[in-house]
Amino acid sequence: MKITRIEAIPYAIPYTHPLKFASGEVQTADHVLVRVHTEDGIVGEADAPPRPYTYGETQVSIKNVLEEVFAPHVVGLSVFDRSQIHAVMRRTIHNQVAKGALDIALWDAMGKALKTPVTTLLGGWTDSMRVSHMLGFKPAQELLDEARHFGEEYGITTFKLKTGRRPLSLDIEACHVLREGLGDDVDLYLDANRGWTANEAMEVLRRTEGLGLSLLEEPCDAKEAMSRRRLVEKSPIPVVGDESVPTAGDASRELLSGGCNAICIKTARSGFTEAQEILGLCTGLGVDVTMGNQIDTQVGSLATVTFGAAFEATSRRAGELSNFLDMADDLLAEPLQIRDGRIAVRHVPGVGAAIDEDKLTRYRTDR
Ligand code: MUC
Ligand code: MG
Repeated sequence: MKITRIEAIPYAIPYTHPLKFASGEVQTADHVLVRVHTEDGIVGEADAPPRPYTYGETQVSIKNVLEEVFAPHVVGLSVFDRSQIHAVMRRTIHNQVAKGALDIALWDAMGKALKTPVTTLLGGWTDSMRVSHMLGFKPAQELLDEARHFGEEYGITTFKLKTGRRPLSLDIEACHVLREGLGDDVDLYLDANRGWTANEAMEVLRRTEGLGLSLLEEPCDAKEAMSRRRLVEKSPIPVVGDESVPTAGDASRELLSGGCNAICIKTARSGFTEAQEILGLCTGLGVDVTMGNQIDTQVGSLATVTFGAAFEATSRRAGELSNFLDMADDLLAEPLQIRDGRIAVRHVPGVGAAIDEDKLTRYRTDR
């Protein structure tokens, strides 16, 4: 099934509730819808969220690398020539989000061609994922109100608190207020997005001892190798690598050098193919994984559910799947629903992310 064209459509949808975190802030989802067209008329689709503060990519760079760098070598190959297409992508370093979206669009096209859900092709473990909600920077009482609202409205019982602020007391107070207000049954974990030093992270762990926090994600820059290794050795809870581990090679380097002892998998930056490699590495080593969120749209979140529900290890913990609720609108024709704290996979061929063409026309920024 020959690829005839790769299309990268920039679009912008505002956030009703912008998310703030240690490495950046999102006001608008200025993403790229990636389409792989085939000679049979089948179109594979995926969403690419640029994160310049995390990987250096922008809307313009994603469109450019897909259409100008990859497309000339990929057009003419079949959507089933995944290894060859990955060899093309490997010739260009970085550009993780562009590569991830192309990979997911290929899987979507393969699923549609085979008339099979991609989650079934990947592993077919279960038919839904538990949802974890991300709490951005806010005063402690507002964080508690937000968590209670998401608990009551959607049945969510897992929360990731964005941290990495200074003074440290801001985040420490938030942890205490959330635990006290939400009770012991709620799963609470932290993501500092490299905002602290390793020693500051250690101090936060000391001052939140007894609160039952479950994970500490990207506490400091992984390049601070020595102090981070010391933190990982001393931490009573798993230290999760996120932006330091977009590829299987990064994950093995960080795990083997002691930079983390758990891994966050994000389909938006690893696609399904490399995410599978990362997962295999982690299950082989006995390392916990979480399914993260690249501040995804509904289209992107459905890709995460598609992958996460396919394997036992990725569906064990709640996946971060609720950021789309903060957006004013979305491109997905049939909106995602969170019911009893879960999102269901779609039992349709491909990933199941049918696009509302009227909305795409309204939000695309290239016409
Ligand atoms: C996360 O888990 O870090 C924030 C920046 C980014 O690249 O992803 C988000 C969420
Ligand atoms: Mg993170």
